[in-house]
Amino acid sequence: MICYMNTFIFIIIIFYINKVNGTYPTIDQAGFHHNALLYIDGNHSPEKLMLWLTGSYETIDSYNVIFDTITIIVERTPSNSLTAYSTNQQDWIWFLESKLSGPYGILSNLTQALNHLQTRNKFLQIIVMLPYIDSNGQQTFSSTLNLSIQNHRYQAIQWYINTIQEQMKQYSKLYLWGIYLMREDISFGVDEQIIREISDIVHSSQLRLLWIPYTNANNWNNWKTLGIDVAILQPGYAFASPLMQGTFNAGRLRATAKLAQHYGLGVEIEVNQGASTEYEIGLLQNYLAQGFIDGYQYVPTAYFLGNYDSIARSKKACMLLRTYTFGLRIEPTFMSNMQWTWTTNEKLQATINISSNNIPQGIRINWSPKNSNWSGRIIVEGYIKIDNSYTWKILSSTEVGEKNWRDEEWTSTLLPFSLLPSQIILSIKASFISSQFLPSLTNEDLIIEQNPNGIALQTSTGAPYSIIPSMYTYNPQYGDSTNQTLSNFSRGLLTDKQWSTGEWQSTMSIGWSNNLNSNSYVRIALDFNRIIYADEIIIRLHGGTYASVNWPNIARILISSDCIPFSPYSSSDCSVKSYPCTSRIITGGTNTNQGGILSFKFSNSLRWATLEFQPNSWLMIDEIQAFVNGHDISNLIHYYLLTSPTSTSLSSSSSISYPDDGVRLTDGLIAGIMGPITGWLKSEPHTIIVDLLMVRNIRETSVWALIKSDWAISLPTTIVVHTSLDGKVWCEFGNQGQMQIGERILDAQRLFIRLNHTNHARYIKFDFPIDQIFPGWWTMISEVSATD
Ligand SMILES: *[C@@H]1O[C@H](CO)[C@@H](O)[C@H](O)[C@H]1NC(C)=O
Ligand SMILES: *[C@@H]1O[C@H](CO)[C@@H](O)[C@H](O)[C@H]1NC(C)=O
Ligand SMILES: *[C@@H]1O[C@H](CO)[C@@H](O)[C@H](O)[C@H]1NC(C)=O
Ligand SMILES: *[C@@H]1O[C@H](CO)[C@@H](O)[C@H](O)[C@H]1NC(C)=O
Ligand SMILES: *[C@@H]1O[C@H](CO)[C@@H](O)[C@H](O)[C@H]1NC(C)=O
Ligand SMILES: *[C@@H]1O[C@H](CO)[C@@H](O)[C@H](O)[C@H]1NC(C)=O
Ligand SMILES: *[C@@H]1O[C@H](CO)[C@@H](O)[C@H](O)[C@H]1NC(C)=O
Ligand SMILES: [Ca+2]
Ligand SMILES: [Ca+2]
Repeated sequence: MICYMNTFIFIIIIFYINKVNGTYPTIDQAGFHHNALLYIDGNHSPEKLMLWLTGSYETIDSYNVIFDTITIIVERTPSNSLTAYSTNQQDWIWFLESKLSGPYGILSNLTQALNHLQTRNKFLQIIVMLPYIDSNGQQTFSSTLNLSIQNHRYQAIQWYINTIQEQMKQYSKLYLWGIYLMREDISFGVDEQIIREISDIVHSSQLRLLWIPYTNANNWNNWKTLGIDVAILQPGYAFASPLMQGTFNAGRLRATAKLAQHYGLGVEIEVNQGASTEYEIGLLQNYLAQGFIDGYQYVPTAYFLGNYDSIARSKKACMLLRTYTFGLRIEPTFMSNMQWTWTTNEKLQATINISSNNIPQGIRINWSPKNSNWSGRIIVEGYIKIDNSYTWKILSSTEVGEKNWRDEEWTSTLLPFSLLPSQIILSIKASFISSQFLPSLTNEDLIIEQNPNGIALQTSTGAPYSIIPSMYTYNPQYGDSTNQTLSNFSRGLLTDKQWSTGEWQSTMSIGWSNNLNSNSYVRIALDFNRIIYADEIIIRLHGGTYASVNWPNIARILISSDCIPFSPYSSSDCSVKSYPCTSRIITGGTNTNQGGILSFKFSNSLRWATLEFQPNSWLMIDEIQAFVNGHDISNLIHYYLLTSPTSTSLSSSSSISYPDDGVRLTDGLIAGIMGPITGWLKSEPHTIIVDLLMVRNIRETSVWALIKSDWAISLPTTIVVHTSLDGKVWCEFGNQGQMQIGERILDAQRLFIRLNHTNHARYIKFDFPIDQIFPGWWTMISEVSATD
């Protein structure tokens, strides 16, 4: 068996060298291949460790240890300090003496487990975490040590490492590989110097230093110069997909692989919450599948598996990890390298027939550097059966422009959609439209996604709404000079003809921040009061990262003469055109504190326009201007801040446990797990009123609610939906009296009412009456929508 394994790995390494001409670290250089992070905050008895080390689920499935290296980590100490922040000598002693060594320490438990198991090598390699060294927060590390003094740091670190080396000597089946840096980012300045000091001490002890930075962590691609021996990059996708209120799509896995390869890192395999649901298993499957596609399966890898008794919380996830570490290929949930039919005339078009056993949920375009200058519009259409006949229907569209290029040119664009079970799809067509040149794409670049993506773009996406009783108090940090622009089209700071072409000035800007609680879009609607002709709209804003003010990730404009466009998913009664940002011009300031312009060039008649941004830290806008033939027509602009500027306190009214944030319920994102979400006790009635700002055609309304019985969260028993033309006279929407149950993703459940005819409405009212049966339970809502 052992002999067979060696040959097997040997063949694969040869294969890898032929396949990828990159610069991942090699297994020889790193001295490990499969390195699992073992969080010992909980208790790991030898029996549990036997399951864990072999990738067994609830009983022993195999006696083969699937990892060659284990990294031992504790996140929190008994004094409630976090090892990635600030700890003291007592915390270190506790870790070394009661968690690591001694008869009930992890080293002893691992040894006992190994006595019953088979390992690939003579030893199981061990890496031990080093808590973050905080020169500010550890001035009273002990009665004698002040870690802002270099010599004291040296003593503390040397003592810590010596202690571990001494302890390890007792365990003949374990071999100390080295030290893992607990902190996942390295700030510029003194922290860099401290990492160099740690590296010197580690190296002089004949050990190595491991680091696992997160996406875009400070210094993530500069690890070599800081004296780190091996670095592994976290994709972060398993925790930041849109269903988890993040912004990464599955293309993040490919981008991480390309970046890791370029900067000489390995790639981390990440498992969300033990991968117990279908969705989370799908995420894991794609991490592993991408490992074969991009070659990181055969290079040094770290495994973040959470803190459970087994490496995962489902038999299937355990099996996937066993298969992967054994060296076999895992199939992705997405479809790649399909035979698309390509045509080119004014636009580039790719068409493909879909087999009936596939359920597409989106098209992903994988960009590569050769397309880095492309900008234009992408439209995805489906050939779909509607009312017994097939028609082409737009499923999704987006713009690729100046600032879409994250991930250093290995970015990807996801065009999500969701088909109803009754909608049979025969073919998909993707069109690339540009006024300049067409992108150069092949079958490899178009991926058909089959994982749900947590995005539900509808006619109402982006519309303002209110909740009665109010669950949101607006207290802007950088708001408008007048509050009119939050309730109607008006003029304010963004049309006062004042801006800073250089450094950011707080009094001149309106600001939105993209923090962990809101990853969605910022939308500003413009009204010119009549149909006009325009050829350029420009935004004056700031970037450069000073005070976290930065350029947005994505910017586009939607224009229309028929309606106020909230999103390009507007219904058939309204025609919306959209354009990407065509250029970004820096007008002044310093390197890190810049003023500049985002320009949208098009030539069209319009009355309304909606600017849409995805912020990256703070988005700070000074002014909006419009031009025709170079003639300034900005005085015609009235604007409406569809997304309120960021409030000073996000959790607004302290009496509300799960307050709303003013945008969440129509931002198009569905929360699949508990997190920042709008919720109330079922003993309280609530009403949500969405304002489409003008009369539109509506055929379907829906509500996304969470189900999580062990947290006393259930679907609302009754939701009564009404519509109105004027906000005064209300008509019941549908006469079923109860919403139907639609699709479910993770803990998110869609409820909906669909009519046979369209209904004219400007306002949509969702009433959630008191639920007498479950008064102590919660209703948690992440999205309401209306669509034609
Ligand atoms: C080691 O196993 C014992 C039970 O045999 C357990 O009580 C102890 O907490 C384990 N140690 C660690 C660090 O998990
Ligand atoms: C720790 O050392 C720094 C640098 O010498 C000094 O400024 C600081 O006052 C010391 N802190 C304590 C608590 O002694
Ligand atoms: C799809 O199938 C239809 C008939 O079923 C065929 O005429 C057409 O050529 C196919 N299209 C592609 C792109 O393969
Ligand atoms: C993109 O444009 C820049 C600036 O015009 C040019 O230097 C670069 O070569 C272009 N890249 C590609 C791939 O065409
Ligand atoms: C605007 O200000 C007025 C007067 O202070 C207040 O009554 C109104 O509620 C405010 N409107 C909004 C949308 O905050
Ligand atoms: C909004 O402004 C328009 C004019 O711009 C006005 O006709 C309308 O009455 C205003 N609506 C409200 C609710 O103030
Ligand atoms: C829709 O129309 C069909 C027949 O045209 C009818 O059977 C069905 O009950 C209608 N549904 C609703 C919700 O009115
Ligand atoms: Ca201004
Ligand atoms: Ca939402």
